[in-house]
Amino acid sequence: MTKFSMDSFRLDGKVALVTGGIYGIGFGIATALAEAGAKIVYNSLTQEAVDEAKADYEKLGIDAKGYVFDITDEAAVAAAVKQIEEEVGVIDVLVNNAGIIKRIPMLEMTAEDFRQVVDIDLTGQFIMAKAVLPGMIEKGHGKIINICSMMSELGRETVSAYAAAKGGLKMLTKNICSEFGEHNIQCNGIGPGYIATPQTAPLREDGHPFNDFIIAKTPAARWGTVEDLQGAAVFLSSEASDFVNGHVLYVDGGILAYIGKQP
Ligand code: NAP
Ligand code: GCO
Repeated sequence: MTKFSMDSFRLDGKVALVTGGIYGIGFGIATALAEAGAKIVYNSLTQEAVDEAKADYEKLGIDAKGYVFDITDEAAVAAAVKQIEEEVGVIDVLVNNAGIIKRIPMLEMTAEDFRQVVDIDLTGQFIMAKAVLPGMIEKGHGKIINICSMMSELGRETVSAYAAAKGGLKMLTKNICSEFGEHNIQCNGIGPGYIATPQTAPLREDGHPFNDFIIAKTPAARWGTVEDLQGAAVFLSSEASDFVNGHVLYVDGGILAYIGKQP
């Protein structure tokens, strides 16, 4: 038996692509992977957003490289991955973070609304994984981390499309594990609880009933922060998790285990 080393959590020499890594959970995860030694690559939909994020990374001493592409555009994704492989290197770690949510009562949600959420939150993740897998197979290793959700396990009013997509993303995670595990590629999910980011800002506005609801539903009795997700992201990106595959690691303060505090 070899002596355990904390170096198994290091990412030195690795190229990590974090989609939508310009703020929120993606930016938080990217900064942690950088601290573990990874070279950070990220994308957004506009050059302006990419440039703004680059300055934010630089403030933290991180020389991240940004690219402009939409994860739902298969041709643009293929071209971007080719450019990244030429300019930075083959992608060792893909964090499928980019995503949207629409909070609309199902009877008021149009099929177009539903399709847009599923296209970004599920099909876009498939497109990204399909683009990076050939390079990972050739290298003989790879890590794909899909950012799932409480809605990979639970439903709630107004988020039918998002829950359907995130439930599908949990199963896509298991399928990538199944199809590529023999190539030493691990695909796992992170299932954040309710995290304080721009995406949940509307739910945390002063006096919003949802704010108190989540506090009562969370054993930790608080909203999560992007920092709460960083350790799980480094673990699932590193060799320390080489025998963890097809798993969704819920980082939720205990919500999924808890019936909720009695009013
Ligand atoms: P966020 O603040 O809304 O950030 C989402 C990011 O994805 C933004 O940078 C956004 O870019 C980008 N994006 C959206 N559509 C894209 C596309 N088609 N191509 C490229 N980039 C795209 O969300 P967040 O709270 O950080 O959440 C990040 C991920 O975690 C999402 O998948 C979300 O579903 C998931 N999640 C969030 C929570 C939570 O409580 N916050 C909990 C569980 C899971 P723009 O700024 O240009 O729109
Ligand atoms: C919502 C929230 C959640 C979080 C997250 C929980 O409206 O219910 O936005 O969906 O984004 O997915 O894990």
